[in-house]
Amino acid sequence: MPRALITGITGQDGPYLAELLLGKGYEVFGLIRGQNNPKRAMVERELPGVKLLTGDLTDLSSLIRAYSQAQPDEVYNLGAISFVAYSWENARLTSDVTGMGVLNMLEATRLYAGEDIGKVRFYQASSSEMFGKVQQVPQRESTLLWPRSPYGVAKVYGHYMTINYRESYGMHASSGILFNHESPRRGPEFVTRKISQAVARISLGLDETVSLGNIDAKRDWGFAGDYVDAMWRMLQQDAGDDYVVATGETHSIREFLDIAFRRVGIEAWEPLVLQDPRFFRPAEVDLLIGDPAKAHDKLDWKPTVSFAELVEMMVDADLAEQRALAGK
Ligand code: NDP
Ligand code: GDR
Repeated sequence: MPRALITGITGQDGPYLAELLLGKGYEVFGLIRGQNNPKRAMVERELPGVKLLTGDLTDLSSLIRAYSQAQPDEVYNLGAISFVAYSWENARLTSDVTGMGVLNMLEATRLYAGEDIGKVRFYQASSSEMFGKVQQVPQRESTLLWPRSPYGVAKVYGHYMTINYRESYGMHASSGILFNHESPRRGPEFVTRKISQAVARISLGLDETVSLGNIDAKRDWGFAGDYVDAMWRMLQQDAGDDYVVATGETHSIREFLDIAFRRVGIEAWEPLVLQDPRFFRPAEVDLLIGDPAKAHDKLDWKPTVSFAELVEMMVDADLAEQRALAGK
C-alpha cells in the first residue's frame, strides 16, 4: 500500500487530494498545525481514512517527526499562507510559511531519504501568481516570473528551491504551476466563493449587496477536483519536472458575477455589487491565462469542468448551505 503525506490537509485542495489517494488505495497522512485547530473536526468528519499528524511548516523538527511517523513514498506540500491580499499585511509571516516552509519540507525530505534519494517523491504547490505582471500570454513553464505580491515572491522562492533540490540531489521533486482552481470547499475570503456565498444570501433575502474590489481582473479558473489529479500524475512520472496546470481560458470577475447571479434568476446585478477600496490591492495581477500543453502531452491531463459549470456548482452548493443555516 503506497503511503502519502499531505500538508495543507485542512485547506481546499488537501481534502480533494486525500479523497483521490484514498480511492487509489493509498494510506494517507495529513499534517495539521496548532493545539486546537478548528478545522480538525471537518477533516475527521469528511475524511475519516486520513491519519492526522501534528506539525508546522515553520518548524523543521516537527516535519522530521511527521516523516518518520508517516514513512511516505509521496509528499504533497500544499500548506501555505495562500491569501494574496493578506500577504501584504503579513509579508514576513508569509515568507516564513509559504517560502521558507518549502525549504523545511525539502530538507525534511532529504534527511528522511538519506542515501536513497529516490525513496520519496515530492510535489510543490507553485502558483500562477508567480507570473504576476504580464510578460507573455498564455503563460507557460518558460515564461519570465515577475511576482506582484509578497505571496508571489515567497512562491517563487519555493519554486526555485524545489528545482534546485531536484538538480542538486537528484530528488524526484515536481512543481505544479497551478492556475486558480475553485470549488464549494474554497475559503470564503477568495473572490469566487465570496461571490457564490453572497449571491446565495442575496437570493434568499439574507443580504442586500456585496462589496468587492477590482472586478475587471481576469483569471484562468478551473475545478480543484481536476487539479489534484494533475498533482498525482506528476508524481507518477519517471522524473520530477515543472508543469503548468490551467484550462487555457480566461474570464473576468464580471463574467463570474454574470453567471452566478443568472443562476438565481437575477439579470441586472450591477446595483447589488458595491466597490470598496479595502478590497483593491497595492499591486494587481491583471490577466492570467495558462498554456497547459505540457500537462496535456506528458501527463495526459485535461480539465473536465467548464467555467459555467464551476460557477453554477459553487452557487448551488452555497444555496443549499445558506438555506440549511437559515432553516429555509
Ligand atoms: P488553502 O489556503 O485553502 O489551504 C492552505 C493550507 O495550509 C491550510 O490547510 C492551512 O492550515 C495550511 N497552513 C497554513 N499555514 C501553515 C503552517 N504554518 N504550517 C502548516 N500548514 C499551514 O489553500 P488551497 O488548498 O487553495 O491551496 C493549496 C496550495 O496550493 C497552497 O500552497 C496554495 O498557495 C497553492 N495554490 C493554490 C491555488 C488555488 O487556486 N487554490 C493556485 C495555485 C497554488 P490551517 O487550516 O491550519 O490554516
Ligand atoms: P488570487 O485569488 O489572488 O488570484 O489568488 P482571489 O480570489 O483572492 O482574487 C482573484 C482576483 O479577484 C480580485 N478581487 C477580489 N479578491 C478577493 N479575494 N476579494 C474581493 O472582494 C475582490 N474583489 C476583486 C482580486 O483583486 C484578484 O484580482 C488565488 C489564491 O488561491 C492563491 O493562493 C493562488 O496561488 C492563486 O489564486 C493562483
